[in-house]
Amino acid sequence: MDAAELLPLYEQMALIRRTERAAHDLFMSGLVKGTTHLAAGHEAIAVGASAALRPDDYVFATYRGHHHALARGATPEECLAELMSRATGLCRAKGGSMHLTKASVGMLGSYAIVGAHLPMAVGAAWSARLRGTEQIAVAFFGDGATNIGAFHEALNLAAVWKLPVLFVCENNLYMEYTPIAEVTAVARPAADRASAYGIPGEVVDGNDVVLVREAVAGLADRARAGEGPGVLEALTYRHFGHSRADPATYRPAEEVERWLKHDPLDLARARLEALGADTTDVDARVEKTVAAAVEAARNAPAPDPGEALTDVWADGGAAWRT
Ligand SMILES: Cc1ncc(C[n+]2csc(CCOP(=O)(O)OP(=O)(O)O)c2C)c(N)n1
Repeated sequence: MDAAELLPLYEQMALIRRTERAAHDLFMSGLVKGTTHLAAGHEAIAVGASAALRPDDYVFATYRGHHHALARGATPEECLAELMSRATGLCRAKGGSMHLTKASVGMLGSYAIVGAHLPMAVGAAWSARLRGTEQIAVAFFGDGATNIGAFHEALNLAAVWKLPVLFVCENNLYMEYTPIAEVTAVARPAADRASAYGIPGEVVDGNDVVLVREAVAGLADRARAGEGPGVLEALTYRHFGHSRADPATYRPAEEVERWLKHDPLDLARARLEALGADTTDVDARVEKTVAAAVEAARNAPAPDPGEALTDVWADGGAAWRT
Protein backbone atom coordinates (compact mmCIF):
# COMPACT_ATOMS: atom_id res chain seq x y z
CA MET A 1 0.00 0.00 0.00
CA ASP A 2 1.46 3.37 -0.92
CA ALA A 3 1.39 6.52 1.22
CA ALA A 4 -1.53 8.06 -0.73
CA GLU A 5 -3.69 5.06 0.17
CA LEU A 6 -2.45 4.64 3.73
CA LEU A 7 -2.71 8.28 4.82
CA PRO A 8 -6.55 8.43 4.75
CA LEU A 9 -6.68 5.15 6.70
CA TYR A 10 -4.32 6.61 9.29
CA GLU A 11 -6.51 9.71 9.48
CA GLN A 12 -9.65 7.62 10.09
CA MET A 13 -7.87 5.69 12.85
CA ALA A 14 -6.61 8.89 14.45
CA LEU A 15 -10.13 10.33 14.29
CA ILE A 16 -11.52 7.26 16.04
CA ARG A 17 -8.80 7.32 18.73
CA ARG A 18 -9.38 11.01 19.43
CA THR A 19 -13.17 10.55 19.48
CA GLU A 20 -12.85 7.66 21.94
CA ARG A 21 -10.69 9.79 24.20
CA ALA A 22 -13.35 12.52 24.04
CA ALA A 23 -16.05 9.94 24.82
CA HIS A 24 -14.03 8.79 27.83
CA ASP A 25 -13.60 12.34 29.13
CA LEU A 26 -17.29 13.15 28.60
CA PHE A 27 -18.23 9.95 30.42
CA MET A 28 -15.97 10.83 33.35
CA SER A 29 -17.60 14.28 33.48
CA GLY A 30 -21.00 12.62 33.83
CA LEU A 31 -22.21 13.82 30.43
CA VAL A 32 -22.71 10.41 28.78
CA LYS A 33 -26.10 8.85 29.44
CA GLY A 34 -25.84 5.14 30.22
CA THR A 35 -22.69 3.10 29.80
CA THR A 36 -20.05 3.15 27.08
CA HIS A 37 -17.57 0.58 25.73
CA LEU A 38 -14.58 2.21 24.09
CA ALA A 39 -12.77 0.74 21.10
CA ALA A 40 -9.46 2.61 21.41
CA GLY A 41 -6.87 0.03 20.34
CA HIS A 42 -9.27 -1.70 17.91
CA GLU A 43 -9.18 1.04 15.24
CA ALA A 44 -7.28 -0.90 12.57
CA ILE A 45 -9.96 -3.59 12.42
CA ALA A 46 -12.80 -1.19 11.63
CA VAL A 47 -10.78 0.97 9.27
CA GLY A 48 -8.95 -1.86 7.47
CA ALA A 49 -12.17 -3.82 6.99
CA SER A 50 -14.16 -0.80 5.87
CA ALA A 51 -11.47 0.03 3.29
CA ALA A 52 -12.00 -3.41 1.76
CA LEU A 53 -15.80 -3.12 1.59
CA ARG A 54 -18.16 -1.55 -0.90
CA PRO A 55 -20.17 1.45 0.30
CA ASP A 56 -23.38 -0.58 0.03
CA ASP A 57 -22.13 -3.58 2.05
CA TYR A 58 -23.72 -4.21 5.45
CA VAL A 59 -21.94 -3.91 8.78
CA PHE A 60 -23.19 -5.17 12.16
CA ALA A 61 -21.29 -4.38 15.36
CA THR A 62 -21.47 -4.92 19.10
CA TYR A 63 -22.02 -2.43 21.91
CA ARG A 64 -18.26 -1.73 21.38
CA GLY A 65 -19.04 -0.22 18.02
CA HIS A 66 -18.08 3.47 17.90
CA HIS A 67 -15.13 2.63 15.63
CA HIS A 68 -17.35 0.85 13.11
CA ALA A 69 -19.88 3.70 12.96
CA LEU A 70 -17.06 6.19 12.41
CA ALA A 71 -15.22 4.01 9.88
CA ARG A 72 -18.42 3.69 7.86
CA GLY A 73 -18.90 7.45 7.75
CA ALA A 74 -20.77 8.59 10.86
CA THR A 75 -19.24 11.84 12.14
CA PRO A 76 -17.66 12.33 15.56
CA GLU A 77 -20.24 15.03 16.23
CA GLU A 78 -23.26 12.81 15.63
CA CYS A 79 -21.71 9.94 17.61
CA LEU A 80 -20.75 12.07 20.62
CA ALA A 81 -24.15 13.82 20.53
CA GLU A 82 -25.79 10.38 20.56
CA LEU A 83 -23.74 9.35 23.61
CA MET A 84 -24.90 12.53 25.32
CA SER A 85 -28.57 12.00 24.34
CA ARG A 86 -28.81 15.13 22.23
CA ALA A 87 -31.34 15.83 19.49
CA THR A 88 -28.50 15.95 16.93
CA GLY A 89 -27.30 12.43 17.82
CA LEU A 90 -26.90 9.71 15.22
CA CYS A 91 -30.15 8.08 16.36
CA ARG A 92 -31.63 11.30 17.73
CA ALA A 93 -30.88 10.11 21.28
CA LYS A 94 -32.80 6.85 20.95
CA GLY A 95 -29.75 4.58 20.71
CA GLY A 96 -26.95 5.78 22.94
CA SER A 97 -23.42 4.40 22.91
CA MET A 98 -24.45 0.76 22.53
CA HIS A 99 -26.79 1.16 19.55
CA LEU A 100 -25.10 3.38 17.00
CA THR A 101 -26.85 2.88 13.66
CA LYS A 102 -26.62 4.66 10.31
CA ALA A 103 -28.46 2.68 7.67
CA SER A 104 -27.63 5.18 4.90
CA VAL A 105 -23.97 4.07 5.04
CA GLY A 106 -24.70 0.38 5.63
CA MET A 107 -24.06 0.56 9.39
CA LEU A 108 -26.97 -1.65 10.33
CA GLY A 109 -26.49 -1.29 14.02
CA SER A 110 -24.64 -2.03 17.21
CA TYR A 111 -26.14 -4.71 19.44
CA ALA A 112 -25.89 -5.12 23.20
CA ILE A 113 -26.81 -8.81 23.41
CA VAL A 114 -23.59 -10.76 22.91
CA GLY A 115 -23.79 -12.77 19.66
CA ALA A 116 -27.30 -11.57 18.71
CA HIS A 117 -26.24 -9.79 15.54
CA LEU A 118 -24.45 -12.72 13.92
CA PRO A 119 -27.69 -14.37 12.74
CA MET A 120 -28.89 -10.92 11.65
CA ALA A 121 -25.83 -10.53 9.43
CA VAL A 122 -26.63 -13.96 7.98
CA GLY A 123 -30.13 -12.67 7.22
CA ALA A 124 -28.75 -9.56 5.53
CA ALA A 125 -26.45 -11.74 3.43
CA TRP A 126 -29.39 -13.94 2.47
CA SER A 127 -31.34 -10.85 1.44
CA ALA A 128 -28.42 -9.70 -0.74
CA ARG A 129 -28.26 -13.16 -2.32
CA LEU A 130 -32.01 -13.15 -3.06
CA ARG A 131 -31.81 -9.69 -4.59
CA GLY A 132 -28.68 -10.59 -6.59
CA THR A 133 -26.83 -7.45 -5.51
CA GLU A 134 -23.39 -8.94 -4.75
CA GLN A 135 -23.40 -7.06 -1.47
CA ILE A 136 -21.81 -8.76 1.50
CA ALA A 137 -22.61 -8.54 5.20
CA VAL A 138 -19.96 -8.35 7.91
CA ALA A 139 -20.51 -9.08 11.59
CA PHE A 140 -17.87 -7.80 14.01
CA PHE A 141 -17.90 -9.36 17.48
CA GLY A 142 -15.71 -10.07 20.49
CA ASP A 143 -13.92 -13.29 21.41
CA GLY A 144 -16.51 -13.97 24.12
CA ALA A 145 -19.25 -14.20 21.48
CA THR A 146 -17.60 -17.34 20.09
CA ASN A 147 -18.82 -19.25 23.16
CA ILE A 148 -22.43 -18.18 22.52
CA GLY A 149 -24.81 -20.51 20.66
CA ALA A 150 -25.77 -17.84 18.12
CA PHE A 151 -22.17 -17.79 16.82
CA HIS A 152 -22.35 -21.49 15.98
CA GLU A 153 -25.88 -21.30 14.54
CA ALA A 154 -24.90 -18.36 12.35
CA LEU A 155 -21.74 -20.04 11.02
CA ASN A 156 -23.59 -23.26 10.31
CA LEU A 157 -26.46 -21.66 8.39
CA ALA A 158 -24.12 -19.34 6.49
CA ALA A 159 -22.04 -22.35 5.43
CA VAL A 160 -25.04 -24.51 4.49
CA TRP A 161 -26.48 -21.72 2.33
CA LYS A 162 -23.01 -20.50 1.17
CA LEU A 163 -23.94 -16.94 2.03
CA PRO A 164 -21.87 -13.81 1.39
CA VAL A 165 -21.14 -13.03 5.02
CA LEU A 166 -17.91 -12.45 6.93
CA PHE A 167 -17.51 -13.09 10.64
CA VAL A 168 -14.79 -10.85 12.04
CA CYS A 169 -13.77 -11.58 15.61
CA GLU A 170 -12.03 -8.77 17.48
CA ASN A 171 -10.03 -10.95 19.85
CA ASN A 172 -8.84 -8.59 22.59
CA LEU A 173 -8.02 -11.54 24.90
CA TYR A 174 -10.72 -10.68 27.45
CA MET A 175 -14.46 -10.86 27.72
CA GLU A 176 -15.62 -8.51 30.48
CA TYR A 177 -12.97 -9.41 33.05
CA THR A 178 -12.26 -13.06 32.20
CA PRO A 179 -9.46 -14.05 29.82
CA ILE A 180 -10.99 -15.91 26.87
CA ALA A 181 -8.18 -18.51 27.07
CA GLU A 182 -9.39 -19.64 30.52
CA VAL A 183 -12.81 -20.68 29.26
CA THR A 184 -12.22 -21.86 25.71
CA ALA A 185 -11.09 -25.26 24.47
CA VAL A 186 -9.08 -23.97 21.50
CA ALA A 187 -6.35 -21.34 21.18
CA ARG A 188 -8.02 -19.28 18.46
CA PRO A 189 -11.65 -19.04 19.54
CA ALA A 190 -13.04 -17.95 16.16
CA ALA A 191 -10.56 -19.20 13.55
CA ASP A 192 -10.11 -22.66 15.12
CA ARG A 193 -13.88 -23.25 15.10
CA ALA A 194 -14.43 -22.19 11.48
CA SER A 195 -13.23 -25.51 10.08
CA ALA A 196 -16.00 -27.31 12.01
CA TYR A 197 -18.40 -25.60 9.59
CA GLY A 198 -16.22 -25.98 6.50
CA ILE A 199 -15.50 -22.24 6.51
CA PRO A 200 -11.99 -20.82 5.97
CA GLY A 201 -10.68 -19.34 9.21
CA GLU A 202 -7.81 -16.89 9.17
CA VAL A 203 -5.89 -15.10 11.91
CA VAL A 204 -4.51 -11.61 11.35
CA ASP A 205 -2.66 -8.95 13.32
CA GLY A 206 -5.71 -6.79 14.05
CA ASN A 207 -3.52 -3.81 14.90
CA ASP A 208 -2.06 -3.60 11.39
CA VAL A 209 -4.51 -1.78 9.15
CA VAL A 210 -2.74 -2.90 5.97
CA LEU A 211 -2.91 -6.59 6.89
CA VAL A 212 -6.55 -6.30 8.01
CA ARG A 213 -7.54 -4.68 4.73
CA GLU A 214 -5.77 -7.42 2.75
CA ALA A 215 -7.36 -10.23 4.75
CA VAL A 216 -10.89 -8.79 4.54
CA ALA A 217 -10.49 -8.04 0.83
CA GLY A 218 -9.53 -11.67 0.17
CA LEU A 219 -12.50 -13.09 2.09
CA ALA A 220 -14.86 -10.47 0.61
CA ASP A 221 -13.83 -11.42 -2.95
CA ARG A 222 -14.59 -15.08 -2.23
CA ALA A 223 -17.94 -14.24 -0.67
CA ARG A 224 -18.96 -11.96 -3.56
CA ALA A 225 -17.98 -14.64 -6.04
CA GLY A 226 -20.46 -17.03 -4.41
CA GLU A 227 -17.85 -19.13 -2.59
CA GLY A 228 -19.45 -18.63 0.81
CA PRO A 229 -18.67 -17.16 4.21
CA GLY A 230 -15.32 -16.47 5.87
CA VAL A 231 -14.07 -16.14 9.43
CA LEU A 232 -11.34 -13.69 10.34
CA GLU A 233 -9.87 -13.52 13.83
CA ALA A 234 -8.16 -10.17 14.34
CA LEU A 235 -5.83 -10.08 17.35
CA THR A 236 -5.99 -6.79 19.22
CA TYR A 237 -6.15 -5.20 22.68
CA ARG A 238 -8.39 -2.60 24.21
CA HIS A 239 -6.72 0.46 25.71
CA PHE A 240 -9.48 1.19 28.20
CA GLY A 241 -11.30 -1.17 30.54
CA HIS A 242 -14.33 -3.18 29.46
CA SER A 243 -16.86 -0.40 30.02
CA ARG A 244 -17.75 2.62 32.14
CA ALA A 245 -14.80 3.49 34.38
CA ASP A 246 -13.36 -0.08 34.62
CA PRO A 247 -9.63 0.45 35.32
CA ALA A 248 -8.85 -3.06 33.94
CA THR A 249 -6.56 -3.93 36.85
CA TYR A 250 -7.09 -7.63 36.11
CA ARG A 251 -4.69 -7.38 33.16
CA PRO A 252 -0.97 -8.05 33.89
CA ALA A 253 1.16 -4.89 33.61
CA GLU A 254 3.69 -6.49 31.27
CA GLU A 255 0.89 -7.64 28.95
CA VAL A 256 -0.58 -4.12 28.82
CA GLU A 257 2.85 -2.65 28.15
CA ARG A 258 3.59 -5.15 25.37
CA TRP A 259 0.32 -4.40 23.59
CA LEU A 260 0.57 -0.65 24.00
CA LYS A 261 3.91 -0.88 22.20
CA HIS A 262 2.06 -2.60 19.36
CA ASP A 263 -0.39 0.25 18.87
CA PRO A 264 -2.31 0.44 15.57
CA LEU A 265 -1.64 4.16 15.09
CA ASP A 266 2.08 3.78 15.83
CA LEU A 267 2.30 0.89 13.36
CA ALA A 268 0.60 2.90 10.61
CA ARG A 269 2.69 5.99 11.38
CA ALA A 270 5.89 3.92 11.15
CA ARG A 271 4.77 2.54 7.79
CA LEU A 272 4.03 6.08 6.59
CA GLU A 273 7.39 7.38 7.79
CA ALA A 274 9.12 4.55 5.93
CA LEU A 275 7.24 5.72 2.82
CA GLY A 276 8.41 9.30 3.41
CA ALA A 277 5.01 10.66 4.54
CA ASP A 278 4.41 12.86 7.55
CA THR A 279 1.29 12.82 9.75
CA THR A 280 1.63 16.22 11.44
CA ASP A 281 -1.07 17.93 9.35
CA VAL A 282 -3.43 14.99 9.72
CA ASP A 283 -3.00 14.91 13.51
CA ALA A 284 -3.71 18.64 13.73
CA ARG A 285 -6.83 18.32 11.54
CA VAL A 286 -8.16 15.45 13.65
CA GLU A 287 -7.58 17.40 16.84
CA LYS A 288 -9.56 20.34 15.46
CA THR A 289 -12.40 18.21 14.12
CA VAL A 290 -12.95 16.35 17.39
CA ALA A 291 -12.62 19.47 19.55
CA ALA A 292 -15.32 21.10 17.39
CA ALA A 293 -17.45 17.95 17.61
CA VAL A 294 -17.26 17.94 21.41
CA GLU A 295 -18.22 21.60 21.53
CA ALA A 296 -21.16 21.12 19.14
CA ALA A 297 -22.43 18.03 20.96
CA ARG A 298 -22.20 19.74 24.35
CA ASN A 299 -24.19 22.71 23.04
CA ALA A 300 -26.78 20.67 21.16
CA PRO A 301 -30.37 20.68 22.46
CA ALA A 302 -32.04 17.80 24.23
CA PRO A 303 -34.44 15.75 22.07
CA ASP A 304 -38.05 16.82 21.73
CA PRO A 305 -40.19 14.57 24.00
CA GLY A 306 -42.86 14.75 21.29
CA GLU A 307 -40.56 12.57 19.10
CA ALA A 308 -40.26 9.78 21.66
CA LEU A 309 -42.38 7.41 19.61
CA THR A 310 -41.10 8.25 16.13
CA ASP A 311 -38.61 5.98 14.29
CA VAL A 312 -39.01 3.13 16.73
CA TRP A 313 -41.04 0.77 14.58
CA ALA A 314 -40.72 -0.01 10.87
CA ASP A 315 -43.81 -1.80 9.71
CA GLY A 316 -42.40 -2.68 6.32
CA GLY A 317 -45.93 -3.14 5.03
CA ALA A 318 -48.38 -5.62 6.47
CA ALA A 319 -48.26 -8.14 3.63
CA TRP A 320 -45.87 -10.50 5.42
CA ARG A 321 -48.26 -10.95 8.35
CA THR A 322 -50.75 -13.75 8.29
C1 LIG B 1 -26.06 -12.83 25.88
C2 LIG B 1 -25.31 -11.89 26.79
N1 LIG B 1 -24.70 -12.40 27.87
C3 LIG B 1 -24.00 -11.57 28.70
C4 LIG B 1 -23.94 -10.22 28.45
C5 LIG B 1 -23.13 -9.31 29.37
N2 LIG B 1 -21.89 -8.94 28.68
C6 LIG B 1 -21.79 -7.75 28.06
S1 LIG B 1 -20.31 -7.58 27.31
C7 LIG B 1 -19.79 -9.09 27.80
C8 LIG B 1 -18.42 -9.59 27.43
C9 LIG B 1 -18.29 -9.93 25.98
O1 LIG B 1 -16.94 -10.11 25.65
P1 LIG B 1 -16.44 -10.18 24.16
O2 LIG B 1 -17.44 -10.89 23.32
O3 LIG B 1 -15.06 -10.75 24.17
O4 LIG B 1 -16.42 -8.68 23.65
P2 LIG B 1 -15.59 -7.41 24.16
O5 LIG B 1 -16.47 -6.75 25.20
O6 LIG B 1 -14.28 -7.88 24.68
O7 LIG B 1 -15.45 -6.53 22.97
C10 LIG B 1 -20.77 -9.71 28.55
C11 LIG B 1 -20.62 -11.05 29.15
C12 LIG B 1 -24.64 -9.73 27.32
N3 LIG B 1 -24.64 -8.44 27.01
N4 LIG B 1 -25.30 -10.59 26.49
